[in-house]
Amino acid sequence: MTQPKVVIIGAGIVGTSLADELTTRGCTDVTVLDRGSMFTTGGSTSHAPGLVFQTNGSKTMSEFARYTVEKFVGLGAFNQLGGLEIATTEARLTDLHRRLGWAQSWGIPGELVNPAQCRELHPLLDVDRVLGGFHTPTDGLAKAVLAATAQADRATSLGARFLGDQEVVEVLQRGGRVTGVRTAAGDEFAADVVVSAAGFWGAQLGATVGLTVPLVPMAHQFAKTGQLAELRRDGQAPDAAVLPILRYQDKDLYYREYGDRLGIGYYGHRPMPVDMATLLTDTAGEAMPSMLPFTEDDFAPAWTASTDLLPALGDSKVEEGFNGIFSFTPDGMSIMGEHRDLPGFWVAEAVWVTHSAGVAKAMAEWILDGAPSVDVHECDLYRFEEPAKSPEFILTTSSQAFVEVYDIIHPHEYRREPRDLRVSPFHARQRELGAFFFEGGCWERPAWYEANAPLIAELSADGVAFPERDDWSNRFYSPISIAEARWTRQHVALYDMTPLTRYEVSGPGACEFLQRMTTNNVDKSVGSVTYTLLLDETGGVRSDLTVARLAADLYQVGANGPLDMDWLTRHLPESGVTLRDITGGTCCIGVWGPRARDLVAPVCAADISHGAFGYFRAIRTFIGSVPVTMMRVSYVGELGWEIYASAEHGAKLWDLLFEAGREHRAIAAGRIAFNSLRLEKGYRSWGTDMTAEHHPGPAGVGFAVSKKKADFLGKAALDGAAEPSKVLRSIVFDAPDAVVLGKEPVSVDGVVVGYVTSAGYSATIGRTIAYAWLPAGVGVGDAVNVAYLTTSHTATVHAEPVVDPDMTLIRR
Ligand code: FAD
Ligand code: THG
Repeated sequence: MTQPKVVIIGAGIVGTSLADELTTRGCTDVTVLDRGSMFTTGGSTSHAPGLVFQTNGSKTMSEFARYTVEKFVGLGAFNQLGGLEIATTEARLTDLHRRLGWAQSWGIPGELVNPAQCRELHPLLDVDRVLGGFHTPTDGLAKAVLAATAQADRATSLGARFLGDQEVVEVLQRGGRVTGVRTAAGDEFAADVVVSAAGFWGAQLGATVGLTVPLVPMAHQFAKTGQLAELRRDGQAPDAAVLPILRYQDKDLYYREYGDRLGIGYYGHRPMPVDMATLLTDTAGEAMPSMLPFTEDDFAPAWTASTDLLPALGDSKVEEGFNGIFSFTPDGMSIMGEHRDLPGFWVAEAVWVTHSAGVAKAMAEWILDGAPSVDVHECDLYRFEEPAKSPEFILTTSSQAFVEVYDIIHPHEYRREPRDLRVSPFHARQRELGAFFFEGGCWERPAWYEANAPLIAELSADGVAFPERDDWSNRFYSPISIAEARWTRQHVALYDMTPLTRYEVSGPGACEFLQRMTTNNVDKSVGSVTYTLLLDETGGVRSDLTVARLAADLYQVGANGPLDMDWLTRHLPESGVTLRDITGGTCCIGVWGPRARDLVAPVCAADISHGAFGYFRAIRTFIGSVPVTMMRVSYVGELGWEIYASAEHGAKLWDLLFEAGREHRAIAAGRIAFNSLRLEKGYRSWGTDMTAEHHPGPAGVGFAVSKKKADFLGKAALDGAAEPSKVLRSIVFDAPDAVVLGKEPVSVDGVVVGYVTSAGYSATIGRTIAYAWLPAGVGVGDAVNVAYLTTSHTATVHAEPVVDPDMTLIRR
């Protein structure tokens, strides 16, 4: 479908940007419908103050923002007056260093400035309160309605049409595909592709076609001051702005000029989720349904904080204000993708003006070419686990996302609420062992076990180092994890692998299906396990899997999360293959370490000697009386097995293994140790180290691509690929106490050339190991520098894997 007929619902900044991106790509049969009138439609875009700060912890979001700025500058719809984020607390000042790091990692210009420079940049500041700032010269103000209009005009000139007063009330479908939309007036518009760019109406609209669009409309306060003498300039327009846009995150505030007035936005108030049913009745017939009356009391702390920071405000007051509505999501990211059960229906929602054109470009590529050029997994409509699709979860977490908009969030911070949604059968035992639980994928996952604290003294006596950490990297961390990792390599440990997503693929077409979907040969003997990749059409890595052939027509697949189920489901043949998520009904314990065989053999019904049960093989047998599937696979790179059982046997399995482990001094070990061990072994973590943006070779997983296989999804793109300019490398820090956490910029000879993906302290070598995307020319032995908060660390590119390159630990 090179020229689909497209209907876009919504002519806000997203809908208009998308119309432009589609038409400039030659897809010109585009109709954009809006319930409001063009182009001040009454949606969030109509009154967005348009502040654009490009720097974001997410590389993808920064990329979206950078493209948006570039495009809006070209359209004459951007006032590039720069951005200034100020710190009034030590914690924020340190965090500005981290933000500078992100900017450098993702290529956004920026620098840290001292209070005097802050004052020069923004003379209204009381710099006695300011400890420092982060100045980003290419940030600024998007003129959102102008940008929407300009893009709509260009799209119109290429054939698109924009129709106001057209409220879509029904999405039409036939034979399981979208065929168009119907409006309140009863008019029908035919379409092959319908894109919902309906902003905070999006959840409502999605629900009409059985789609959960997890966003919550929230009110957010925006106010304008009276005239300020300090801002008076002769002959300036009423909305003119000269000073950099300003963020005062310590008090949840931001500022922009409107001529001689100041606009103030506030995120410090209570979350104000908006009930759509009530809103639509209350605002029926109004031109601005997205503007609610200003609630003055909520703004009081904002005003006090503002007059403190900007004394010039003292003579003024809030002259006008409103509570404006826009979308929040459970993780603060946008929502993009195609409805799986209704092909042709797409969504692009919960998008800020800041990211709008970037999102639209990715959407246009996705719709027309099959895949976006930027990795969008963080924004994918199908990234959410099942419990995360409940109204309760969506409301709780999106409200929290509002609260945290300007908060300093640690990279290892985990969700506090809702909790205990998914617990493994070992949960009670883990609690007895003092597990410290992190939430991930709605699962409770032990990060470390307090019961292992005494090992620190024992290992210290043996000369194992437990380096002190700075306050930041010490959060969500315990040195117990070093002991657990070390213990795994010296003795044996039990890891709860239950949260590892797993599927059963069965039926006469199972083998052929997996052969077509993945890069490696999985048509091997029953009992084989294969490490393999899912690629998209462009050759980008969508996931890495282990595929175990349990019978001729039965495979168990170890995967990375909901996006894998989505991808496989979309590609399922009409018949012959059954795909089932078996994660929740099963459990898994990884038993790994040099003593693993000694531990397991006495309680296992099968011969598990190296000769009988080789590396990357699977068998079905019993541990005691518990039926299990065992795979000789180890993400921590040690002798041992993943032992799977159905959930009701879990408690018994744990107890049997624990009891058997007593004489070998087996411990339970947590996620931090797990992560450190897999870094030692050079194993990638999909979504962090590699994404759909990367081909297998440069990501270091080219060995999982079969050279002999005639075809598989993505092969053609690999065959034609150019030499990579960047590759993923292991780097090892020179100082034993140097720690980084991820996303830090990496430089060579003072020039930033790459960024860190993941990192962990290695108990085996007594140094931190990290992965970094670096220019292909930077090789083993080369020195690099990694900025970390207010300091920087030297590191050296290391051959992979750092530990056990000859595989002797695993294959014994
Ligand atoms: P909208 O602009 O809301 O467009 C959606 C359109 O869909 C609307 O025009 C609506 O009429 C139409 N529609 C909905 N349902 C239907 C239907 N059934 N049929 C037909 N049409 C329909 N972002 C920034 O980047 N920087 C900022 O500084 C900033 N400040 C903000 C301050 C405030 C007070 C608010 C409220 C928001 C702010 N935002 C900011 C967020 C930003 O405004 C929004 O995220 C963005 O405008 C959303 O664009 P959109 O096109 O998705 O949605
Ligand atoms: N266990 C199982 N499935 C999984 C994971 C797991 N699926 C998702 C994710 N983790 C996949 N990641 C890896 C990464 C590396 C290995 C296993 C899963 C691994 N690699 C060996 C190597 O690279 O040397 C073997 C490769 C080979 O022989 O082809 O073990 O943790 N079940």
